[in-house]
Amino acid sequence: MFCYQCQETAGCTGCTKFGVCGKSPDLARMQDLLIYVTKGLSAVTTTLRAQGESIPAHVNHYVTINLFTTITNANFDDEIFYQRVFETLNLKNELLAKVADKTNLPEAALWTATDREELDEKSTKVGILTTENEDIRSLRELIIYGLKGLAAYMKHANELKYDNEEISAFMQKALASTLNDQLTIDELIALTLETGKVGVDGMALLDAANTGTYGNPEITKVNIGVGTRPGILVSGHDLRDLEQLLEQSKDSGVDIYTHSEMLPAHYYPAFKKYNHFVGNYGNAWWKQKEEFESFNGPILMTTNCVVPPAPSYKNRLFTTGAAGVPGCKHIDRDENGYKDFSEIIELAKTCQAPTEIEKGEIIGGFAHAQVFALADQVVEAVKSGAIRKFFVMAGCDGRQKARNYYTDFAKALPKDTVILTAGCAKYKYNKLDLGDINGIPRVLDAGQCNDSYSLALIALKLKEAFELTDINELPLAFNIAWYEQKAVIVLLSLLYLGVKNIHLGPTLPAFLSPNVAKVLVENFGISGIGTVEDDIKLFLE
Ligand code: FSO
Ligand code: SF4
Repeated sequence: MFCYQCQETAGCTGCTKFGVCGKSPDLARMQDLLIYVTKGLSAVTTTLRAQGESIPAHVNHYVTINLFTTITNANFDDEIFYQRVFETLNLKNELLAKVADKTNLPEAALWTATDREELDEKSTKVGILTTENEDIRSLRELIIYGLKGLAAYMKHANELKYDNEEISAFMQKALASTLNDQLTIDELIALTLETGKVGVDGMALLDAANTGTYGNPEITKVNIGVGTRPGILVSGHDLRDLEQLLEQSKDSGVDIYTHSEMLPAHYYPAFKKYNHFVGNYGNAWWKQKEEFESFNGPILMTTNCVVPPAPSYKNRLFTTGAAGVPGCKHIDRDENGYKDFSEIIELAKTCQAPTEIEKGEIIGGFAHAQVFALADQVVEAVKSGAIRKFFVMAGCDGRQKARNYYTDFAKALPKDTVILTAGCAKYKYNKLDLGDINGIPRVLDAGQCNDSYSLALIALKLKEAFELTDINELPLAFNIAWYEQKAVIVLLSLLYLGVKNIHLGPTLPAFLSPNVAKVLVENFGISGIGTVEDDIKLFLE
């Protein structure tokens, strides 16, 4: 196996024996194969579009879910990958029959198979290392990882009936382009930046879907303690899953808690009507082994960020959507999108209430509309000098000790600075008592990783308020933590929006070859992190 798509990759170079995340070599090769056949399908759809044919939405959604399923920590179930590869080949073969001229199609578009042995054999020949030139490989993977992140966001938008054929067409064109040996480095760099542009469109679509369906997030205090009734813990990012569970469980005597990236659900007005939606339990994804154990009740994983479960709670872990764990019950949607969560609710009734691991409240809900409502107050605080600088510290949390940098950094920031956050990175500092500036909390949480879009809108709004021509003239620094591929699309989107001098940690991606890293450093000023002391000095210069 060879995988280097996430920040925790072995030795900061690549997982070759077993994934640090728990991905086995067999799973890794089947994920490679799924990506390969999805590229083949995309080459066919791209050719058909050029022929003037329209592609049905279900094909677009198929590409999306395939990409999402291969995101780090999303799905550990080998069987799902066999099934998806066969289904993708069937879809592709149907569409292939409509292609008038097949001579320019790549091998991935023409290859097909009917039994598992053929899949097993092919899966060992289509991995990342088949691209020999390390710079081409680096750019291809950078694009693919960005597309995986974008696919996750599209899937959530699609669940809320928001869709965009242009985004799908671009994703498929870009995927197909990673098979094209004729593309030059410069063309691949241009495609990388275009991926960032479409990333912004995708995040805007999801923002419209979330706020259009559930209202604009508003300032909210979230309880982090526990009640006396049994609970169900909902993790991941899918708000539609949460909504269905809240609705189905409202009179059951069971409480619903959020975990990790689901925390921002509390900020949406639409979920406030549920009295049994009581709080957030635990921290970022990587602490789940202890926290799922002490939660005592069932856990629903709606997306990535699953850690292979311990036997003590495996029988209480359920997956849905792109998530999957062998041996854990997976709940599928019916053709109308309905998911029957009754088994989870019934199981919860037989469980003990969660064991308390902390007490108190955290505050969040600072997405764009809420911050715009406070814009005068914020602008005034900057003009008066009460706020010296904003630090965008969005992104991810993870298990490496080096990430304590972000807690130390937050603690060491001067009291006239404000942190803008989104994603699970927030758990490194959202429970510290960092105080406020004239009533504005010093940590403003916009929401999930996709809500980094809100942070970009806030930056653009500040630029307007201060009548600046360049976002980089704002008193705003970017110190971002990354872990998996959604953070890649967020990064590419920020680059597309013209943000310079982003600091990225705790380590730079292993998939950036020295030459590609050099392009990012020279054109965008991207850098890694240093010591807290040096970095704060640098940022405040
Ligand atoms: Fe991932 Fe990061 Fe949002 Fe976390 S980008 S790791 S659990 O912020 O979640 O999907
Ligand atoms: Fe390794 Fe990350 Fe790939 Fe898992 S997803 S195999 S940890 S690089």
